[in-house]
Amino acid sequence: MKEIFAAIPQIKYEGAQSKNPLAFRYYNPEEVINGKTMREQMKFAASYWHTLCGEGSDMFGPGTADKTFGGKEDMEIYRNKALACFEILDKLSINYFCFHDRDIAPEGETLAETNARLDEIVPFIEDLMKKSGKKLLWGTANCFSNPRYMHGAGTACNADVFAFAAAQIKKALEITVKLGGDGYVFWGGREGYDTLLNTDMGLELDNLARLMRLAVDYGRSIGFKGYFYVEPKPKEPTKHQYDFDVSTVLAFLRKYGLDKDFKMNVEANHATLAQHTFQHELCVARLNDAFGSIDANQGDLLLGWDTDQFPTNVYETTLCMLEVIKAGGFTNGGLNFDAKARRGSFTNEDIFHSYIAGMDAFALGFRLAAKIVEDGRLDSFVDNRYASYKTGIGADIVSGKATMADLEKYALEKGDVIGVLESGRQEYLENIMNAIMFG
Ligand code: XUL
Ligand code: CO
Repeated sequence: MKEIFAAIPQIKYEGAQSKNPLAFRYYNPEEVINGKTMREQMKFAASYWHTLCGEGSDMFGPGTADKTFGGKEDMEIYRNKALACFEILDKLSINYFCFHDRDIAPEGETLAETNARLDEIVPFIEDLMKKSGKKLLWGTANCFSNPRYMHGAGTACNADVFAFAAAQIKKALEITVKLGGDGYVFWGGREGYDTLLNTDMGLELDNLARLMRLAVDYGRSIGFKGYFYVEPKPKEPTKHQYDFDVSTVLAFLRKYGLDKDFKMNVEANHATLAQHTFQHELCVARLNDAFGSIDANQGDLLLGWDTDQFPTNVYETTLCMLEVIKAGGFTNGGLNFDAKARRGSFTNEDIFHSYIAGMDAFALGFRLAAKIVEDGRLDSFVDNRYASYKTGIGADIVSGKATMADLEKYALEKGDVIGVLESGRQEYLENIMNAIMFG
């Protein structure tokens, strides 16, 4: 097989002292931490759309990176993208990838032609998967780029568009099943609105739920056994995205009886766009038995949009991995780098530098999160902080035994409670974090 990135060697773990930019300093795939190899714990995935398709265009100018990988005509380019993908996965020791239907084959003139192109490329990818042992973390349908989705897909004001989106999702589900995908993602795309002056929000939300129910039932009927995910995002492209954050999505799923069918794919940059920390969104998902998978990236708090940067902030990755550990690790999900190199980082080498940076930031975060758990001071502080719920009146509140009258009697007898309160000690705890992280 021809080598596309001939200048890039197999990326190996060389340890924290290494100055080799094409080596891992913290990600050691075979090292066992907390009873499993890092490879099994981290479950890294590459995003096809950014890595193989994203050329760096923005609203001020065209792309700067060439993602044809030596291909000339349409399908040849897409075969080369697939070859490039598997070479990247291999050289970086990444086991999984994720894609939208439109990332792997270009749209044709009609839906039938588009589907025929997918039928041509899918066996090609399947063959590469068999040869390499690489797996599909999740598939999805791009129901937002084509102009037909200008008013949304499942929430479109026009029923023909709804039908088209359903047809597209049906095919994407079939491909996901054929390639043995562990998950299928609904990211809202253009499912939202800009003004209520032209929007029937009630009908749009009912229709979105209808589309999701149809997709779940069809997926299960063709043997899909993985997780269905919703990926919350508060804004962009629309002003009001319906899947604002984890809490909003939970309320939506519960209203329509879909909560048993979906877990969350939590994205770091989407969390911060919603004015939450990444850790908060992961925690809300975990507490509601909805933690599923992660789109790993980071935003820039000085910019108000989804910059999808490769994650390098180790404090954030540590807090994220702390939540993953608390959730009991990944089952069907994993850490998908929904991230792109900056527009000015346009070379093939930059693809590798950015994945190495992201993987090492998460590997270091995981090592540090494991140390924080082992140290135990943070957990025991929280445990002690709520100790009053373990005995006496607190235990009666938790068990449901205490009535309003009991609580009133107790409070009257006490007279006041201010004297029993202790400090929250935030600064002391932040300093412990630093001491564990930086020694
Ligand atoms: C968009 C986004 C998507 C989803 C998949 O902000 O995150 O790439 O992850 O459609
Ligand atoms: Co994403």
